[in-house]
Amino acid sequence: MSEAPVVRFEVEDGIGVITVDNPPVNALGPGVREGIIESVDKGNADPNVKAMVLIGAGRSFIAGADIRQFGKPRPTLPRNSHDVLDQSAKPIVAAIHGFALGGGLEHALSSHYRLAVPSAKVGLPEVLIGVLPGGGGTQRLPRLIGPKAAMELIVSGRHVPAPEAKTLGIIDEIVDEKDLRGAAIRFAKSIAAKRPLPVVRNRTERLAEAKADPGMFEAMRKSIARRARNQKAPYHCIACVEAATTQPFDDGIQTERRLFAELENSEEARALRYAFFAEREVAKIPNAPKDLKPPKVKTAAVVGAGTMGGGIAMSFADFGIPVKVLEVSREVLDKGMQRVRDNYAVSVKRGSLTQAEMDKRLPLIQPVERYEDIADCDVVIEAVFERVDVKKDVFAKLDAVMKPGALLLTNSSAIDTDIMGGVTKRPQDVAGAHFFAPANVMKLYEVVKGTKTSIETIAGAMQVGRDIGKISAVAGTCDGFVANRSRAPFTTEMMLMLEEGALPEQVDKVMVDFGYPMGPFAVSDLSGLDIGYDTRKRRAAADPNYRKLPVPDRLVEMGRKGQKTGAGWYRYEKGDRTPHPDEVVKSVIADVAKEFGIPQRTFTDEEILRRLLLASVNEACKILEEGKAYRASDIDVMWLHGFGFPRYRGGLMFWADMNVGSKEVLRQIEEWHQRYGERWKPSALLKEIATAGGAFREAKPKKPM
Ligand code: T1G
Repeated sequence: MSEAPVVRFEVEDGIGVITVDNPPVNALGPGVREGIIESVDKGNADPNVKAMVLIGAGRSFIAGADIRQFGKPRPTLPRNSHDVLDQSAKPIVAAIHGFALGGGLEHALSSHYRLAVPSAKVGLPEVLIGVLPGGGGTQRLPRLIGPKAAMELIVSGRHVPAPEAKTLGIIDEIVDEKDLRGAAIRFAKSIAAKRPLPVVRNRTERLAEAKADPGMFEAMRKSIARRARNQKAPYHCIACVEAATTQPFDDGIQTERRLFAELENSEEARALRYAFFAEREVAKIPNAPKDLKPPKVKTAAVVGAGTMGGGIAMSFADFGIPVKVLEVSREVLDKGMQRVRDNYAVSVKRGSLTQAEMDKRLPLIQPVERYEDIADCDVVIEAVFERVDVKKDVFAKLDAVMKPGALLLTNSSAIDTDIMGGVTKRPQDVAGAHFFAPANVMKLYEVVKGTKTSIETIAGAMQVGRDIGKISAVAGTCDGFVANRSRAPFTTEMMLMLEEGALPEQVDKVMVDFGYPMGPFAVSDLSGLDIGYDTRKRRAAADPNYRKLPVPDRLVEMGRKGQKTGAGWYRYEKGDRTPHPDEVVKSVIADVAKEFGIPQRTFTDEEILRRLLLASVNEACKILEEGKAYRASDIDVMWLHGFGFPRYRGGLMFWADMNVGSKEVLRQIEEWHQRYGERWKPSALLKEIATAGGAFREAKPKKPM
């Protein structure tokens, strides 16, 4: 049975309708460009056809080139679909709903007119996957909206809502949401006889902007210097737009093609493509029944109005979901609500939120004092003190009042989910919903599966995360779950390298050069050294063999808790967050090394990078060995959205594969196992992958979760 064509051509009322039907997002996969070319030929050859409409079937217009085809050999078509569209004898109207992105928008720009429904989004986000618009977008968009606006869109890769796209001049008309096809056919008929056709490639009037402001390209390069260090794609995007203002169209297209080819198989592009698909995979529960469709959450509750509780409540309100905040003491409740108001006020002051938005969100957060008041909520997230007895008490009360089928979730970052499930008669409805601080900002949301947690509850908890704009990733219950557990060896090594002679500023420089927004010691100063201090004290009390970390402990005992005390790993000038290396820290390190007889030595930047990241690669393999994660790429998604791992490096496991290679990773870890002992014992799975010359990013769990 032959496959349905991915492009259909029908004539309706003298208008040729070209429908791209290639689910799920009408990507320009095999046959799509060919189908568009054939259809335009048919339309131009058919005397009954006065004009044509290009439209997408299903939920979207064309969402771009098929990213899965990148890096693979692709047939070069004898004719280019963009040229066929803009050189068509009869007008072509692009009718946009859902997304017109990348090659999708480029086909619309090659058409003569563009209509969109209000909810549509358009953009050229190629830079987000490490390439650039390679279908003429860098040459046509500047001609349509001017080089400055075009450059901003192409370098940011942002999705532009249709009303703004109309204002910019990308969209000619906004049409009725419910009747795009009808409106497009009527529009096509209304312009069918109009000549000359408005061919974007022939428009040059907006390019004059560059003459008036020749410094715009250099200014853009400067403005992205910090965030785009180590990257090529954003700079190639700028170069292409600049070429549009200095070269004839066809020469500009050649420049675009040449720079695109340079990027397609770059490590940056492969890493960003990997991250794109890893973020889609992380949402899938292996072997989940096809009909497992979790209900959308309409009402939520949070128990605990502390910093995390308040941030979680804001996350729901930010997405328009009413949320009740339960606190037993009025005083703590009022304090918590005031903190929420203050946080919103800071965002308004910074301009990242409007007063109107704040006024819309605040009423959605309702403070309550009785458990009965939250009984009807679809989901409740407990965010009280990290103490087992307190958590057990809360879950016993929730079990007593919450309606059947409600999701009972805990925001604990360390306590075994089974402990909370164990005090209820419905452990299958209990799971972890681990937010990262600040809860209303950080995208990562770890759903922790207890041994009795049902797949419906996991799916429901993941849906909650998506409903509040988070990246939901599943972890099996274990010490530190997956994200923090995989990160813990990184922290241990950063502390132990200090004892051997490395300095915070050297370690931080290595990680910032690597691409992190801030170094780990500067981050520690921001979040406060006392958090780690309390955790270490608890661990040392529980385990006499626990390896104490005298350097950070002494700093805290000296009152150096970080930025909040003006000193931590660095010292800070009053009212200034710039970290300054501090001799005091150097002397504490030297004292500890002397006291514990630890020989001092120098470190290469490469050794520092490997010590930090390979320690976590080893732990990530142990996590997969125990079946505490569904796939290795989930761990990479957690590092991208939980720990600021540079996206153009793909993630922890991807980086290890691409930059070290599994065999060398094993060799290095075995060398450190010899030198440093048990903590560097290679995981069995890591050994297995390395011996087979395999890839960590493709590693699968050794046990079901
Ligand atoms: N290619 C291949 N698969 C794609 C795809 C694409 N462009 N876009 C989405 N998918 C798959 C995705 O993997 C998932 O699959 C399913 O569709 C639903 O996606 C020449 C060089 C459109 C905003 O960068 O941003 O054009 O997991 O879960 O949240 O200049 O998908 O179900 O098997 O993300 O509603 C430029 C990428 C390409 C857009 C929808 N285009 N896509 O978001 O659904 S480069 C892009 C998105 C290019 C030209 C160049 C989003 C979306 P599965 P989803 P969503």
